Amino acid sequence: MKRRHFLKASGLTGAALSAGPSVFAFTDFSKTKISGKPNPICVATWNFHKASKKAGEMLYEGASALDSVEQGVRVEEGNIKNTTVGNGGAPDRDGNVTLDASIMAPSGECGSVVYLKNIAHPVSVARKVMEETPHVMLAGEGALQFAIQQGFKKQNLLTEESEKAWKEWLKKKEYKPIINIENHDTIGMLCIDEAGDIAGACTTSGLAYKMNGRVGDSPIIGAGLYLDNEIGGAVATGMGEAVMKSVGSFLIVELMRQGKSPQQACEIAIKRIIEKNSNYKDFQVAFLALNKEGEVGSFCIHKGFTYVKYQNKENTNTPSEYYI
Ligand code: SD4
Repeated sequence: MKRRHFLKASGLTGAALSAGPSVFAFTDFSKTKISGKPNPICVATWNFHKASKKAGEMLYEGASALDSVEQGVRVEEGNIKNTTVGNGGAPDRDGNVTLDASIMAPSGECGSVVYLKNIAHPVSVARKVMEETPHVMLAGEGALQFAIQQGFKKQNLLTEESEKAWKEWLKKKEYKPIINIENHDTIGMLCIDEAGDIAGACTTSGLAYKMNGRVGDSPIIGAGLYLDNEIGGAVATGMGEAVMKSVGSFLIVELMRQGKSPQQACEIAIKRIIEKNSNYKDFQVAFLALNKEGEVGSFCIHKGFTYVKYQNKENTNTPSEYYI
């Protein structure tokens, strides 16, 4: 609509126009305010039930959503059997374990680290970036230097097993993303606490045998993680490049703002990726969303993705709906 027509249609006169900036107030597209709040709830990608239990129990003891997501995902960061997150994560093709993580608070504040080496809990470094610096993201050497200044201890994250698997990979050096790697992957988590506030975190060692320097979606606010305390949140796992190109988590939150359910929003985001990537059959992407009413949705390209939910002191693992 041309500006003149808009003014006419909205009944604004010259007198009103000169009355001051209030006549230019934005149209209110916000979702109807959510009534009531759900019981505390934690959802996380894959069947990371120990992580969701940790966060869920904290929520029911009265912890904040922010503390709960941080402590929840730390469970997997510290699990050396998990070769996709934190300590024990698969290295890049040159043998470096480089970690990416992000965290977002109900206030909209957020922090992230990318290409962080030798620190087992990148999510906690991301939280320090959020709370102790004027920045959102720190990378590589600078992120490591900051972590050490904050008291984090350097350690070798390449376990014997991961090194063995990497050396095996070196024989062929075939780079092929593995769909549903060992049935688990990046951990993305969203929690709503007793006050009804939502927080989220996402942490990963990224794609196994990636190029040195490659960073995925998990530490990119809007891609691997996004939330708005008025609406809800979303997290992603799978092929980070496809998630980044669609700014998937942001898209989902904005769709929920427009009134879509978490399930509908996740389906639209996956549809977008399928439409824009003709090779979509070759990789997995999964989204998980939670709105402020406690409704959960998830959708993925390939069968196999599951998510875990902790609510009312019970952990449940649910297979996601899928496209293929
Ligand atoms: C990444 N999304 O770095 C992350 C890791 C992952 O399958 O989920 N890989 O792209």
